[in-house]
Amino acid sequence: MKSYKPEDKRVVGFVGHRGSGKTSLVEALLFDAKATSRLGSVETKTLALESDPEALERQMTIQSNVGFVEWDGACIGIVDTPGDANFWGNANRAISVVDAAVVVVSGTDGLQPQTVRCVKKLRDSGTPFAIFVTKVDKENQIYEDTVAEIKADISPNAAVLTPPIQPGADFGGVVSLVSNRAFLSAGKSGDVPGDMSDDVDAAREMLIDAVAAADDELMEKYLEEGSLTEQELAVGLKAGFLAGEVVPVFVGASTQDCGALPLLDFIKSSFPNPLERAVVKGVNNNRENEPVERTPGDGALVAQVFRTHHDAFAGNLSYARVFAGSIKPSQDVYNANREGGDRPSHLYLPMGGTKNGSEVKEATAGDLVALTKLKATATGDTLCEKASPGNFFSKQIELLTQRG
Ligand SMILES: Nc1nc2c(ncn2[C@@H]2O[C@H](COP(=O)(O)OP(=O)(O)OP(=O)(O)O)[C@@H](O)[C@H]2O)c(=O)[nH]1
Ligand SMILES: [Mg+2]
Repeated sequence: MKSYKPEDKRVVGFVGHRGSGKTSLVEALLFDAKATSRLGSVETKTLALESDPEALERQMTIQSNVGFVEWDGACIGIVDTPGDANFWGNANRAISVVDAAVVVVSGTDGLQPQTVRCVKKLRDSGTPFAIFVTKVDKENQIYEDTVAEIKADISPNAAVLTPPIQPGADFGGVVSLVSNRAFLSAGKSGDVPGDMSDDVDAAREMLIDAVAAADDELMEKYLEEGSLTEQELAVGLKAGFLAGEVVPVFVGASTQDCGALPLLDFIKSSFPNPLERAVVKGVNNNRENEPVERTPGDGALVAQVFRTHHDAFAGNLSYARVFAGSIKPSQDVYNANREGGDRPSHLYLPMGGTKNGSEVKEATAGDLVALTKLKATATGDTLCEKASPGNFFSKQIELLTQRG
C-alpha cells in the first residue's frame, strides 16, 4: 500500500445509538471503496471489521473496530464504535482520537438518548460531525420527522445533502446536491429523476440558508442577490462544517448499498486532515504537569492507545492514533502514564485485526495503527519519544480544531 501525506489522511469515527446502523454503513463504505469484495451484513455475521464472536452472535458492536479505505487519493481511517450505553466508555475514548465523526441516526427511530450523548461529546471536544440518516428504505421510516428533529434539537443549520427518492418500502435512492447525480441501490448511480426537482430545490434552499446563516459575508450577499454561486456554497459548507456551525445530513439505506458513495466524497473533500487539527495539547509529567503543545508536523512522537485486544493472528495488539511524529517497528518508546519504556514489534494498518490489514514500516501523524507485543501499555496510555525526556505528554490529550 502506498504511503500518504498528512493532507491526504482522514480519521473518522462512526457514532450513535445502539442499532442505528453504524456497522452496516461502515460495511457499505468499505464495499463501495473496494476495500472488501462483498457487502458484509450484521445478520449473516459477515463483517469485515468484527472478530469478536460475542459481538457477532449478539449482533452488536462491543469494542471499537478499526479499518481503512483508500478513496480518491485519500486514506480514510475508520473507527466503528459501539452504540450500547453499557459500552459508552469505548465510544467516548474513540471520539477523542478521531478528527471528525459521522453520527448515525436511525430513520425509523429518529434521535435517541445515545445520539444526543454523542453529539454533546463531539461539541465539547470541538470535533466536527456530519449526520447519516439510515434505514429510509423501511416501511416504518420517519425520515421527514427525523430531519425536523435534527434541525430542532441538534442544529438549525443542519442541511440535507442527499435527499431521498421516495423514502419507504419503494425507496428509490438518493440525489446528491453536490454532484447532481442520483445514487441508487447496489452502489449504482444515474441521472436525477425529473420528478425530484421540487425535493432537490427544497433541499438546496435548506443548504443555502444553513451556509449563509453560518457566515455574515455570505448572508449579506445572499440577502442582496438572492443566491450564492456553487463555489461560494462549497467553500461556505466546508468552512461551516469544520467550525461546527453547519451540520451536513446524508441519507441512505446501507443494507441496500445506497448512500455511502456521496459520504465518501464528502469525507475526502471536506473532513479535516490531521494538520487541520492545529494543536495537540498535553501536560509535561516531569515539570509539574506544565501544559505542552505539539503540532501534528512535529518530529517527536505522540500517540494514544484507544483499544487493546488479543488478535488470533498477531497476539497482543494495541490500537493507537498517532497525533504527532512517527513510530517504527522495534522503536523504543516511552509510556507517559506508566513512566517506563515499551517497544512494539510490528506495525499494521488494521482491517478489523491484522490478518487482512497492511503491515507498515512506519506510522505517522494521522494514522490509526495496530502495534504488536507492547508489554507495559494499556488502553488510554500515551506513547512518546524516548529521546526527549522532560518533554513527555501524559494522561490527557486534547485536540484543537483549527477554526477560521
Ligand atoms: N432496512 C435497513 N436495515 C438496516 C439499515 N442499516 C442497518 N440496518 C439493520 O439494522 C440493524 C442494526 O444495524 P447495525 O449496523 O448493527 O447497527 P449499529 O449502529 O452498528 O449497532 P450497535 O453496534 O449495536 O450500536 C441490523 O439488523 C441491520 O441489518 C438500512 O439502511 N436499512
Ligand atoms: Mg455496530
